[in-house]
Amino acid sequence: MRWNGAGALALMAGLAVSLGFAQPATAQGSGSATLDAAKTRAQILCGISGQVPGFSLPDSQGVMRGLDADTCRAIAAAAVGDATKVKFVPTTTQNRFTALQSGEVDLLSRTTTWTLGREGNLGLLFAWVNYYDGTGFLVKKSSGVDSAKKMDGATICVQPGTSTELAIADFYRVNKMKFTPILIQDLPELQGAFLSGRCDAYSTDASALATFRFSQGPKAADLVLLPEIISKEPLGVMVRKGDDKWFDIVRWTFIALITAEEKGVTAANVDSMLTSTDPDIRRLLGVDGDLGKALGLDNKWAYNVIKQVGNFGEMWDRNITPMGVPRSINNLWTKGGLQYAPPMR
Ligand SMILES: N[C@@H](CCC(=O)N[C@@H](CS)C(=O)NCC(=O)O)C(=O)O
Repeated sequence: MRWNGAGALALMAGLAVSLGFAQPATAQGSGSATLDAAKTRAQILCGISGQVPGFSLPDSQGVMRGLDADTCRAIAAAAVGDATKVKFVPTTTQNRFTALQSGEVDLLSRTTTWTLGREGNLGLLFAWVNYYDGTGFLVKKSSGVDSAKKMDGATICVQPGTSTELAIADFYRVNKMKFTPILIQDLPELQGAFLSGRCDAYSTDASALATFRFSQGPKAADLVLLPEIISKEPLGVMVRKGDDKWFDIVRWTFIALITAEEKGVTAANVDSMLTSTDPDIRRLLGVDGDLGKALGLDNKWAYNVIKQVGNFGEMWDRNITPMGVPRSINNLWTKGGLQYAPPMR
């Protein structure tokens, strides 16, 4: 075989795709190397935790369930047309960013707080917030503690590599109190340490504390979520910098989920909505206009997402509502919450 430059390039691109690394987009491609690679393998690689009820946790059949898992499914429906084409890649609080930087995953959907440091230093970008959260504390009811301000000298179980660590340190400094962090990476081990009394409190995002408490069944009554929420933790979906088209796809898929909720388009009624006269709905579903094409996708991208995964409210009701967590600031802006979809036009 004669060696030629084009062949060598194709070979290198193929190798890069098969290894899953990001590479520059080819002229024939969609303009997104990540999308091209996902299409070639007919699957997206989605970094999740896999251990947090309500966010990502396998059910008794081994199917990954949760808001983060459904976020991955929505991106798969948009990118490759099929919500089932997701490889869920478990990541830890410590290795999650390396997994994304190295190309082991196409996106991170993993209770990760959007901060300047992470966006500025790591070569990564937050595409959207799927849960507005804050750091909280869980204690044993038997401790009698009813406020974080009464926890001077406490030992606190926390996962390393989290924004929780910094939030607690700030809170204690501001309140002129002392605490001892007990850093444990493995979540079940950390939760076990808390339940067995090795630490006075377990601290992380309040959502995860609430869903953990709920997962304790009748024993939930022995645990108390303290009233203080000591930091802002907007949990976002992350991609690598440098593939703007992929960033657009991830961001606008989320905006499509919010828009669908705003407009009352659901998995059940999306087919009948195809004949809606509402111009926003017609553009959303690809009946009019070329919004999909602008993203390098089929114009039915958002239809596929809504048909297969539902709108954001449906994702919430399926995963978070059963855990007894109210929608509050995570509601649509029209209902007093923070989720506001920029116009899809
Ligand atoms: N949002 C914080 C905390 C993230 C975090 O600790 N998440 C926990 C609970 S929400 C988690 O995913 N634990 C499961 C695991 O480590 O697999 C951050 O981005 O640092």
